[in-house]
Amino acid sequence: MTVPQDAAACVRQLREEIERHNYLYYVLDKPEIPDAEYDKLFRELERLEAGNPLLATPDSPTRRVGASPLAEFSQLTHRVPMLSLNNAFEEEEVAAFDRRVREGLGVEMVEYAVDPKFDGLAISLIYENGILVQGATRGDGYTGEDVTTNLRTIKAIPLRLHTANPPKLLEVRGEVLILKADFEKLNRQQREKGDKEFANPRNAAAGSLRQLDPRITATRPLTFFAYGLGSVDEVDLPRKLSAVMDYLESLRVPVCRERRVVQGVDGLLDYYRMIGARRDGLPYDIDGVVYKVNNLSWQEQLGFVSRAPRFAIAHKFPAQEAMTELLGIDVQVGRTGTLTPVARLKPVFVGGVTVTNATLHNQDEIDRKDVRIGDTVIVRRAGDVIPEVVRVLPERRQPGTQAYNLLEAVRHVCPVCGSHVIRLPDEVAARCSGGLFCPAQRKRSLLHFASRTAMDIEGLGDKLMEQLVDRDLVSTPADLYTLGLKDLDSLDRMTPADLYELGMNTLASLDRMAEKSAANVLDAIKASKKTTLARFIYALGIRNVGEATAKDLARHFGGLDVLMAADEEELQQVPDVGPVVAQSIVQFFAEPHNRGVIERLRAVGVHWVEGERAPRPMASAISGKTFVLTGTLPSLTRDEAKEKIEALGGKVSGSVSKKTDYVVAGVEAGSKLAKAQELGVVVLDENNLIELLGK
Ligand code: 9MJ
Repeated sequence: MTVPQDAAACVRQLREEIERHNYLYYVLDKPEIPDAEYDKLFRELERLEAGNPLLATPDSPTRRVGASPLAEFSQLTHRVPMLSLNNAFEEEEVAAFDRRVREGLGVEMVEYAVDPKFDGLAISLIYENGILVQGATRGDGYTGEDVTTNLRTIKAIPLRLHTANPPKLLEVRGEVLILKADFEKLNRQQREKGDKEFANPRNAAAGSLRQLDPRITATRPLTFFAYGLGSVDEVDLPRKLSAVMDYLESLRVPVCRERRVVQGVDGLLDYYRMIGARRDGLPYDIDGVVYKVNNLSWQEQLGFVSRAPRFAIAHKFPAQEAMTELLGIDVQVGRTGTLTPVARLKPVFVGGVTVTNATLHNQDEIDRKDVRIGDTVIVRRAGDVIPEVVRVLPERRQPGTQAYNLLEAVRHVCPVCGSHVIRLPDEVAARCSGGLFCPAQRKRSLLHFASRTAMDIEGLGDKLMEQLVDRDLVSTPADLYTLGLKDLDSLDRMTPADLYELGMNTLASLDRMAEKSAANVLDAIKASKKTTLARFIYALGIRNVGEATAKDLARHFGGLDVLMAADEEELQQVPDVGPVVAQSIVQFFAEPHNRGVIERLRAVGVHWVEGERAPRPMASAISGKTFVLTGTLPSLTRDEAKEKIEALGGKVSGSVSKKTDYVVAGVEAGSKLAKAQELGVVVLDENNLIELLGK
């Protein structure tokens, strides 16, 4: 069989084009073309390959997902062992490391290549003549598992190195991980599907890489960052690690943007502090930083001691996990009635604070981890997330402990209000059926209503709400605006001054409430009456409606009455609203009690500006894309352009950021255009825009 010359050339060109767009999208996070355009290229390549099977080589971007599941992974031996790093926790240990390095080399000052220490899974990628032929887990450092078919599905990993002159052999080493934002999204999807959520990005990445069916791995948002090399053959490598990393970057192997070159121990510690300060804002989880002697000849000279390099060290952030004892299990009731088992712990210092409570999530998690009262447990506290019990140390379990059952522990009734507890067959959570009759649910819904991103009532915190609810002063959010008023019918006869005085007297009767703070709270409540539709929707506390969904709903419907009248089908026209969310919304507004509270909130003066109902966006090439308009367009006004973009499901934003997909620039476009160019955002003129909208 022969292949037409022009088909071969077309295939080559298409692959290069697709690989470049993969790199722009998955590695640089700067796509140049809309998804629809990318899909077109991809389909064209598939069509050509189907017509010319000889051209369908394994390195083609169309061949990332293998056909069938494996029975098991095979073991393989690493050509160069993948050894682990020694750890340092204190600055003195870092100084000692630098001293040993300097003394070992007989030099005054050492240059280091430094990077964040990813909390993912170490893997090795073997490229022969530029083609990815094998990928393996680290395993015990000497033998690992062959996970080639899974690694091939990770779009950030090139199937072919971007060079005309590939080395005979190049082994790239790095970490597979899931970015924090992708992890949140993955768990949201798991929740929507009723599947189990993952505990953290690292577990999710590990579980995804260990799938025997690569089609499952392909659906997981795995990514990759290289941090070094293993075995190499027939390649003239630079003599510095930092330059090797630049070389990998030129081959379009993902390398981390936060890598630096620093001098001496001061440089190391400055880097540690800089990354530590930025840790929570980084897109991925890290557990420290890694220091490596930059000069590769010096690395060889220093060599290894007992399975770890002498030329490198990991400087870890304070432990986020600690061991302690589980003294008991309390049950807390959340805003929507969810019963959450909470571990009462022997106080332990972890992640920089003393922890006495940690969440156990739900019964399924307790069963999975087999957590029992009296156990020795590992507690984890990362960033500002709620501490959790990660696992039990079974070898330390005392005889006579019993499996914990939440429903039995509470005798099937809510520990706060005594209502029945139900566990629906398709839900992991047990729930108090008391609704807003339950003071715990009432307190939490009210706190949610008042929270910063909802109605933003400053000063209305835990302690105050506790008293207001326990003394029956407040039972619905509307009561906050008429504090102290017993008889609602008398509202019409009250002046604002009367209401204020009543509010002051009510607050003054509470514990620890000075006049000044009472006045502040009342002012904050009053100020919150002027709000936005999105905040108001979010504040209502509808199940499954978070801040982003509330904004989408407000934008789509424009007004509360239209939203309240919408059926499930109409609701699902809103981006990201699926059947589960739509059902929650319909159920919420069908409840007479909820309608009554909304009516009263409006009656006491809570208001917002209602917008036009946005026309239902059509699925299009620009659905979900963000545009920024700048300068004067030749024929369309700003508003007309905005209307057209939004009608097709695009969004128009006021400022240019990494998230911007397109900047539409007219005459006298200024700083926004410059910013777009700086960030590599695609810039369109009016004709390009009209063309794109026409698609
Ligand atoms: C991680 N985990 O990010 C190394 N690592 O180097 C970095 N791990 C490493 N380097 C040699 N950045 C062995 C392990």
